[in-house]
Amino acid sequence: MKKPTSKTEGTDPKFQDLQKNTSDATDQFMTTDQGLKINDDNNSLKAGERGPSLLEDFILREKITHFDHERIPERIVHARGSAAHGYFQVHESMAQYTKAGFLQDPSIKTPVFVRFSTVAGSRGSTDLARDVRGFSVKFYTAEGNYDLVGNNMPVFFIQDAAKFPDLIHAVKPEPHHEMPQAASAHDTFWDFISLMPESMHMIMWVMSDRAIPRSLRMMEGFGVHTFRFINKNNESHFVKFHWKPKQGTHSVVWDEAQKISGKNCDFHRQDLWEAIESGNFPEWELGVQLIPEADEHKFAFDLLDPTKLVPEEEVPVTIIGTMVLNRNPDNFFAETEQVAFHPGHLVPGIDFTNDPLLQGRLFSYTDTQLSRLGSPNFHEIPINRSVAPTHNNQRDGHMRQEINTGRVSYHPNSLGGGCPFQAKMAEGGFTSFNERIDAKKVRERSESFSDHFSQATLFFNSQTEVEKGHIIKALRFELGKVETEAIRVRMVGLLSQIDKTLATKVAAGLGIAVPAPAFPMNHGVGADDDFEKHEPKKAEQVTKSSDALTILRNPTVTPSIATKQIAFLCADEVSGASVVSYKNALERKGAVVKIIAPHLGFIKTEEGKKIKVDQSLLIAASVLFDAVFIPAGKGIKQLKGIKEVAEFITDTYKHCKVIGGEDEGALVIQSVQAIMEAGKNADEGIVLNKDTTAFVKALGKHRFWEREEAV
Ligand code: HDE
Repeated sequence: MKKPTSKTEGTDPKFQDLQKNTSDATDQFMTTDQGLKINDDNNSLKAGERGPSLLEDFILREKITHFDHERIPERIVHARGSAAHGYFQVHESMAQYTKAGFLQDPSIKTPVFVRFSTVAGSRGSTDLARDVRGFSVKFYTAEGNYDLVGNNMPVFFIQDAAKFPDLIHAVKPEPHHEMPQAASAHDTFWDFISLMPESMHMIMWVMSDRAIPRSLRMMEGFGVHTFRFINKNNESHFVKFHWKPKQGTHSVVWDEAQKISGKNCDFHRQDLWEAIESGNFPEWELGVQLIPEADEHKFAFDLLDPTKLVPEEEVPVTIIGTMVLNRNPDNFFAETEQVAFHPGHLVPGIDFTNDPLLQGRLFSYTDTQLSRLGSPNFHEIPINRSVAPTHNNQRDGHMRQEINTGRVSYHPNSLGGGCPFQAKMAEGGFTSFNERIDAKKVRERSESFSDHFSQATLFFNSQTEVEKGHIIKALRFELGKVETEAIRVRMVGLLSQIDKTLATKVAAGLGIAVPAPAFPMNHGVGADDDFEKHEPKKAEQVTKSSDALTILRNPTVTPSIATKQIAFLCADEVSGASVVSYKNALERKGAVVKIIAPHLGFIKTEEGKKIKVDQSLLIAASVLFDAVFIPAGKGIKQLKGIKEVAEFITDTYKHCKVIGGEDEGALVIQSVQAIMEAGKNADEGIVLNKDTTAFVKALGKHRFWEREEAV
């Protein structure tokens, strides 16, 4: 058994549970799957040295057969993901609202496994696609597994599960030629969207910088749907879940995202892995918006509509707990790939609402595991196994692990003494919230779901000018890749319902005029004779805005520079003193410094010492870092005129990041065209010949957006 490496692991019930299945080959003989020691793993059994292989070679057959069956289907959506272990702790008992055991006692650490993902791309696609990010949390509670399967955006594209296969077919690579990979910028996606006005709010989020996060550690998470908290007295409160990153919410810009995809398509995966390995454990606070059952109809929108959020100004977010990710998985396939989330994995005290998107999800997640993991016994896979004991009369099936004893596998029974027993509510038995339903069966959508534009406008209004500019550019890019003119025109018509300036600017980039939006709009939804009912409400004038919806004015942004990656461009004869003073100042604040030089190995300092090079200029690129610094030293002059160095500085400048330099380093920076052009108008993000404090302070501002206009 693996020795716990930290105090938390020693007491973590899921860590202990996983150890039953971990295997370490150190100091062990190689064997077959049957335990037979292998004497030669390099040569197959042949009839003579140059003869044919023999069918009787059971060792070769076992090895190749296993290899032939190593792959399982990737997830239909969210195929590319990265995950980590950690724990969750509630700050104070939530008993007033919910009886969920893991939300009662602040001294209890509930183990979690969290998987982040992109949606559209395949398993091997880039991390930096413009896309929604999945944010799935499995809580291994003493009352069974609870899964909060959310996203990094608080709303969704569609209102009803019936449209999900269509949405995904539209966004995935086009079926005739399987292009493009991990991208929404193509005709089928925008064709569908232009016919689905209900997607407009989500489109604003997906076209914003939220869709290109700087790090998985720097994203908010949302449960999206409205759920219910139920307390001991069976009283219900509606609840919206929020994860607020302690690292702040940060994004890259689109030009960076595209370049990162080429330079390091594992950028997010690596960032998460390295942060945890280096002890910089990412943390999120869990927040809830609580709405008493009686207030269900007090809002301008329907709480059951997943294309709407509850503005934080109307219902504030109360922080109730903290989640820390402190351990990387031991094995990607066994854990990250085989983990199976499901919004229907509930504990007493938490329940669903009738959101029609959520209702459809409750079917889909178990169903998909049956083909992805291959058997109804997927709950027995170690990463999916509950730490609460499981007993029922489900039996057999492919790859069954559990050995059920006795002759009884039915209920009621007398031969087994009536076991396993059903639990009364007071004994922790789950009972669904006893909501009264009195209705006719209909295939219809509620009239209260028909305002598709107000919150899209609220989102757009809330953005800073810089962020609005990014949305406009993103739409120009995405629609620019669309080949069918009519789709672009339809889209611009819909955008004009959100904001006239937005539509005009996007249209200008596409070289088209803003058309009047086509009515009826809901071409794709509803039976023909029912069109009137499904017709979206005409857009109303929305003037409100909400800081919580921006990144740049978001209250979660902190000036911390911890885990920021700083490139030090160096060369032989660098000033060791300059490197050390800046490196120490940055590392004291938790930043990570990487030494970049024209060659790998070591560089010599002016003082006659050696410094290890982390990356050569051939490998490093500005887009992989948060800032660049060029130290002093007489040898630094060599960097002048090196194409990669000029590119490094130019891109850092273009992406509004911090550039620092001392003496000779400052001169190299000033020799770069972009910096020369900025001249006197250079902003405070260019820190030349100032002390380390000024550099650290500039880094705390993250980006100097005022530069973007000039660029
Ligand atoms: Fe999912 N979704 N989804 N989804 N979803 C899956 O389940 C589905 C939706 C989300 O890290 C699949 O195990 C339907 C909303 C995440 O393993 C599948 C509908 C939200 C993940 C599935 C939705 C999500 C999935 C694919 C509309 C945000 C990754 C593999 C009714 C709240 C989980 C799997 C992980 C995965 C179906 C809509 C989040 C096919 C039918 C809304 C984070 O079952």
